[in-house]
Formats: sequence, C-alpha cells, structure tokens
Amino acid sequence: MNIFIKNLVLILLITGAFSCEKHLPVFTMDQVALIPYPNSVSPSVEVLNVKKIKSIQFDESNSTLVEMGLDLQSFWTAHTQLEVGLKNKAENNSNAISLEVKDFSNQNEEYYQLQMGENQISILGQTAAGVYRGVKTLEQIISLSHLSGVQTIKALPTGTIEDAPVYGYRGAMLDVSRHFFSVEEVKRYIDLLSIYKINFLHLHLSDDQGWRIEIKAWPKLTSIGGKTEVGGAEGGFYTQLDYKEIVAYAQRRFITIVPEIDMPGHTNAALASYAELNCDNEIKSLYTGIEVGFSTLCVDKELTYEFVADVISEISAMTPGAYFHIGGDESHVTPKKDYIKFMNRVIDIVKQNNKIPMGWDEVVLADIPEVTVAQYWAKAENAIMAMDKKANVLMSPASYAYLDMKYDSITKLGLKWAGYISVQKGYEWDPAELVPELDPTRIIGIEAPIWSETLEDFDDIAQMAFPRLLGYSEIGWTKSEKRNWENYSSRLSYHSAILDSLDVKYYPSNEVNWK
Ligand code: TNX
Repeated sequence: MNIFIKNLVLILLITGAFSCEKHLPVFTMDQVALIPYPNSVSPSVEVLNVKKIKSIQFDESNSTLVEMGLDLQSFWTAHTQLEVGLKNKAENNSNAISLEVKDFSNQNEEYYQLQMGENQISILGQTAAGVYRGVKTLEQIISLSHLSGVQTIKALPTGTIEDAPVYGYRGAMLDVSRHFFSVEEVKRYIDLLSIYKINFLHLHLSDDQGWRIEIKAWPKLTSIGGKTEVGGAEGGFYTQLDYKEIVAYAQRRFITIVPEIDMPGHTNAALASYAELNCDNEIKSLYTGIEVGFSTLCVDKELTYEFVADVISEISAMTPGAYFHIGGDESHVTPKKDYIKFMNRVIDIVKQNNKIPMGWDEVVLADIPEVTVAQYWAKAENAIMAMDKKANVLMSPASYAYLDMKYDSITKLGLKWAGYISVQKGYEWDPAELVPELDPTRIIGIEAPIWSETLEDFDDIAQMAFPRLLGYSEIGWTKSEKRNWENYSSRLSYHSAILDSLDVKYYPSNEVNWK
C-alpha cells in the first residue's frame, strides 16, 4: 500500500467511516497509556483490524508456551468477541499472533520484542519469561483500547516495542499473618501483579499474631498458632497443598514466591503453640494486638535450631524459587550477641537447603555470606553495611514503598508511622539514588510490602495497593530518565478502566484526573 492510501485507511478507520463500526483506536502505539512504560516504542501508521487474526501459534512442544497461548486465547476472545484457534508454529506469521523464544544474545532474560502489523502480531522473548512480559504488554494495549463504553475491541495500533526491565527483582509482599488471606485472595493478588510485570511475591507467613503454613513435623503451629488474627477473629493457614497451589499459580504467571518465616522476634504464635520453644518452658497466650518487638525464640536451646531446621527444610522443599526470607526485624528483646549467634546458625540452615538467605536490613549484623539479600526498610546504615559485606540490597524504604502507610490524613485504613505516602510521593524516587553511599550495582530491585494490621479483606488490600503498586512496577521496570510524574499520572488515569473491569476497589486519589 502506498503511504497516501495507508493514511487514508487510517483516517477512515479512526473516524469510523470505513465500516459501520465506530470506536476504532484513537491512540498510536506510543500514546497507549502503558504501565510500566516500555523502554522503546516505535509506532507505525497502519491499523490492525482484529478480525484479521485467526490463530495463536507457538512451538507446541514447549508446555510453557502452550499455557501462555491458552491464556491469551481466552483474553483475546473476551475482549474482541472473536474466536482464535491455537496451532503449531508455522513459517507464515500472517493472520496470527505468534509467540516465540529466541536467543538475542546478551539480552536480559525478560527482554522481549512485540511487533504489531496490519494482519499479524509477533512476540519474541529472550526466554519464556520475556515472551510472557510481551504478552502482558499486548494485553494492556488491548485493555486500554476500550474507549469509554465500548465492550468489544475492533482495531489496534501497530508498531514495535523493544523492552527489558531495569531491575530483575520487582516485588510485592503480603502479610498473611496479622490478617489471614485465603488462597483465592492470594491468587487474585497474583493476577493483578502479573498485569504490571511484578515478578516476585514475598509471603510473610508467620508473626506474633499467626502461623500460616502447615509444618508436618510441628502440627500445633497451625492448629493452635493459626487459630486467630489481629482483633481476635478466626485466623487460618495454608496446608502444604494450598501453598504448592499458590506457588504453581504464581509460576504460570512468571512470579516467584519468596516464603518468609520471621525470626527470632515476631514469633509469639510459635511460642503459643509449643511450651518447649520458650526458655522457661511456659506456653505463651495467643496475641491479637498490634504491638511489635516483644517476642523471641530461645536462642540457647538446641531444640530451637531443630525446630528452625524442620520449618526451613519443609518449606524449601515446596519452593522452587531461590530465596528464603528469615525476617530478623525488630527483635527488641533478643540481646544483640544472641541475635548474631542465632542468625548465623539460621543462615547456615538456609544454605544447607540450597536457598539464598534474605532478611530485613537488621540481618547485616550477622556474618552474612555474599549472596545474602538485605531488605532495606528502615536504616540506611544497614544497607551500607550490607554493601560493605559484599551482599545485595533490596529496596523497600518504609517512607516511600510501604503500601500500608496512609495516602493522606483522611485515609481510613493503614498506619502512618513512616509518614503519609501519596501516589506522587510513592512514584517520585529512584532506588539507585535514595541512599547516596549505596553502590547501585548492589541493588537487585524493589519491593512494596503491605502489612495487614488494619487490613481485613481483599478490598482493604486493594485500596492500599492500588494505584500505588503501579508506580512501584514502573520504578522497577522503566529507566529513570524515562520516568516523570506528569506523564505517569496522565497514563495512570486510564488504568481505572482496567481496575474497574476487575472490580478492584482502588483509592481514587485526587492527585489523578481519573478517566
Ligand atoms: C514494621 S517493616 C514491621 C512490621 C509491621 C510494620 C507496620 C518491618 C520489617 N517490621 O512488623 O507490620 O512495621 O507498618
């Protein structure tokens, strides 16, 4: 087609004059309000009429691609009301969406290319994870092409996106201890994380108020320690089957589960389950308040280490991911020398289970091996000490990245000990610059924790996490020179369409002109 005819077709499609169908895309590819914004977008003038797509094709011997194809097939049909078949990879890409793993030597493992032409879409990824991130970009392009009131997509913009993340670790943390969240609720959170290319979900599985994961060698942890939650209502726990189901569900969405057992403090639920874990052999009562820093495992008892070894080995055996989080925060009643002695032994147990130890920033007081990840939440000096010990740092600064902090003085839910975090404040910071002394090459990424002292159900979680989580996803993925609040907040305003369609009760902050 020569350029004149192309432009004419484009204009006709956009104005709806070409067919009786209205509501064709008004966006070119670079104008789509993608979050996280891709690192390179080259729009072209053609329009892709969705009726031209007849199939999704991929290498059928690759079971991961088969799963992706099936998921994309239902997404496509839901948004276009058109059926597409699935077929084995063919030479000819036209009239198809093709998904393919391809070696682009030296590229990041999540690198992908998304090419959209008049009658075909192709997604090439350095690995299956890369293909998956590309599929998520395509799905956002589709979702954001719903103009107000339009249920069915007729046409899509074209062009090429080349993209890869700045950080390999883009995480969220969910506290299922203070209030328990069901397997279905965790899956729903995972679905939402996947839309925004988050690739780690850290589960805070134990704390003073509840032990939430079945340990076969210590059954009372859940039968007693899992009974209640903050406020005294019924708690709950994941059986090992439940946990495996969560891990597999996350894996299909290229999200790695990081299990956390918080030690030696934050352990009242365990101390209330087994008298013998206490130094004085006196069993503790279950705790349903929200104080921190009053409990500790008994560092001098050999039984404590047998307990920890059982817990870490049972959970590690069900966890394909590389990390095991051992907590280590706010152990205010554990003398420092005991803390160090305890953490050193626990780190050895983690290593024996072939996992990489991760801990809240206080963990740097122990003799941490170089692979350790210190999660910076409170003390910059700890992050710097991690670097001096040649360990790595995960950025979760409480005053910028804590999803349980209130947005402002009128937010009903949440806490405010680290200050208010507006949508803008949560977005406008750079992990590589926050602690100037920190060597940026030691930073593996960012994680946004959500602590659930005040959060009782999924709608409460949604209100605190959304929309701020989208900002953390962009900080983790998009180069800092491509990020600015004005541009981001205008893109964010369109994501109400995605969140509303999924019945996510986000906080409609007036910092954003929601569409
Ligand atoms: C501090 S952050 C804690 C948690 C609380 C949180 C509430 C961290 C490592 N410890 O035990 O839930 O504040 O915001």
